[in-house]
Amino acid sequence: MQKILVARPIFPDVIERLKQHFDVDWNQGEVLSATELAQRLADKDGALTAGDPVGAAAIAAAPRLRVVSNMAVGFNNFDMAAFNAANVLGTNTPEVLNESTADFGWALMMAAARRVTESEHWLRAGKWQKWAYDGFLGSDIHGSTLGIIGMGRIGQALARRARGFNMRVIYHNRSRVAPQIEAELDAEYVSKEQLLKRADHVVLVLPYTAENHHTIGAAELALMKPAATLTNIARGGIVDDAALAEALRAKRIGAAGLDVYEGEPRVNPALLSVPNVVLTPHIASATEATRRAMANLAADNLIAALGEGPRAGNPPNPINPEVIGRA
Ligand code: 8YV
Repeated sequence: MQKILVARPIFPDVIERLKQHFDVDWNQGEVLSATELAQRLADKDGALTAGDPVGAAAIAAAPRLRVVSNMAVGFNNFDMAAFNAANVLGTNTPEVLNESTADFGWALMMAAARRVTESEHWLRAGKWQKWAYDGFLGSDIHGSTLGIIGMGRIGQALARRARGFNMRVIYHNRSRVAPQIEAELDAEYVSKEQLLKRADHVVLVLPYTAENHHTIGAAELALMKPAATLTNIARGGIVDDAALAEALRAKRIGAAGLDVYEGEPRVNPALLSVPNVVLTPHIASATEATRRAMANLAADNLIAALGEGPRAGNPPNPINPEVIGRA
């Protein structure tokens, strides 16, 4: 039987599925360090990860390794050059999380704009004595301009929801989406600078790459409207968290909603100390149904990539399909 590592605790019934095909080494404990991961991969044919960094050293230590299946759509935790050089296939879990993640983008954006968590903390602290005309004034969602940076599948799901709020949608992306999609979403393509200047609510849904490290920093935040909100459901590292904390503290922008952070699960203490930010622990895809779908899709990819099951040799979501059959 081929051997696999499951690097994280996941749904036990998905582990049972994997055990029908493989000898499974399941890490149910703490997150593995880079050294531990490399050690556990040394005798494995495949692995299932969830955001765990897999780089050249881990791959070099694992001569049998043919596939690493990430339970996530983002795969910035994979060093794809190292994967390609060693003919290791990477797979991810796109599509199944689009709608839940878009729902959550709205939840964060609306909570930030309408000061939901800030006012709740105040209420819980026993500070509510009387109604005040100016208590927790926020900014409107309806009728405002939504700026989406990253118009992929999740960005499009976000944009579709804007119609019900009678919003104008502008977007920026590496490349313009097809004209019929633009027309269907009623979304206008603009430069990043224009988007930051015009949007009342900016939402980030782009993949993290070396090119877009700190794509939102002090200079970009300075372009935004004073009452605008910034929501990040993409990846830490896209935003300069220190610059954002300072812009929030100085009220250069209205509020922010963050689900992802540079260096998470550590959160920049400067962010923890400003009130006008809603902070959640990377849960945009976290519904029971979606996380189950992601785990099962990650298992489907692993099973197929290792030549098992009904799709043997034809995994549904290869990131680097060119290596299939080369190992
Ligand atoms: C994952 C995510 O839960 O899919 C992604 O890219 O960010 C989340 O849905 C997280 O990355 C753990 O793998």
